[in-house]
Amino acid sequence: MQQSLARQFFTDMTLARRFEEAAAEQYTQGNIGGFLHLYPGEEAVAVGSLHAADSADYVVSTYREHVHAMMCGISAEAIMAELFGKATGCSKGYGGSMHLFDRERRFLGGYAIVGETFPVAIGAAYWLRMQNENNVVLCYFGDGAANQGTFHESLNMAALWKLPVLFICENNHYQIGTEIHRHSAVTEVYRHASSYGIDGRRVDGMDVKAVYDATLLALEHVRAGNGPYLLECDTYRYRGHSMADAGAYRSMLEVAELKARDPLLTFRQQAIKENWLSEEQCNEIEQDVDKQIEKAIRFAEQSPEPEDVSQYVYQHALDLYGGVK
Ligand SMILES: Cc1ncc(C[n+]2csc(CCOP(=O)(O)OP(=O)(O)O)c2C)c(N)n1
Ligand SMILES: [Mg+2]
Repeated sequence: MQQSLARQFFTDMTLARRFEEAAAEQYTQGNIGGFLHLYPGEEAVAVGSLHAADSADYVVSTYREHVHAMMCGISAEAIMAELFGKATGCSKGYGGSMHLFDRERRFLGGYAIVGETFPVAIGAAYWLRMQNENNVVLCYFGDGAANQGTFHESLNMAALWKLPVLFICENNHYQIGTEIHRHSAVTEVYRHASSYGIDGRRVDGMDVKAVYDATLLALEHVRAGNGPYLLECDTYRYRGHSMADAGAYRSMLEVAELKARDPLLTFRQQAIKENWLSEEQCNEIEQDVDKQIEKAIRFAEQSPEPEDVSQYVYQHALDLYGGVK
């Protein structure tokens, strides 16, 4: 592997891990309200796939989307400030953790409703088609979302109209506390692709290089005008579903087994062994990332609250309906 690519993978996975751990700490201190769904364990998926994408591609994600947003170029400051509900956040403090958005960076959200991402992604892809653009929409979703009607309807329409969408399943084996074999008749999500006549495959989602390579191939397939593709990344989340979940439904042994395959730590070891990065370089990167995160927290703390909470949301409802009774 090229040293520059190894460096990017390690830097971004470290940033992803440490940003999320810092967010958890800020949540317990009462600085972040609402729900908070974190990504540790799944970093190789967003980092590997979005390094393979073009900056002109579009991204739609779920409520577990901080890292996808970061990989689209939204700064750690703007994301942390959004989690704090501050006016300097990427959604001006109105969205919070589940509703990050940045049109300029082609990050089309953060959606709280399971299965909501699919229609948004195919709508954006249809628009791209109308513009004759050769870009792709990367649509991220969880294993639980594959049981929603919108998944099947959207796969059908995307296939029928040969829309440029890369559906990426982050199969972490759980829909909140329900393990995949108890919530889905089909436990290998990529197999759904064949029902709609599209190509799909499963990849080790704990291996950043494997995700990167699989995404490059999938994007090539979609950009060549073959229509959508379904890439399933086999992964695991180390924390609970959200900060409100203690994760009592899975054994400590299971979590420990999956932690032995930690995508960040195994990549660090591999990078040193293969001479892509030295131990010192890894330490330096980690120190730089810590500084970046401290800066993001200071920025969020010192940023102002939105001036008028009725702006965009409430006022719009008033305009539409002439007042709230
Ligand atoms: C339509 C809908 N039903 C139920 C919920 C409650 N809910 C929030 S997250 C979730 C689990 C989704 O699991 P999965 O798609 O595997 O994503 P993960 O959280 O594992 O990343 C559920 C049922 C919701 N947000 N939307
Ligand atoms: Mg899941």
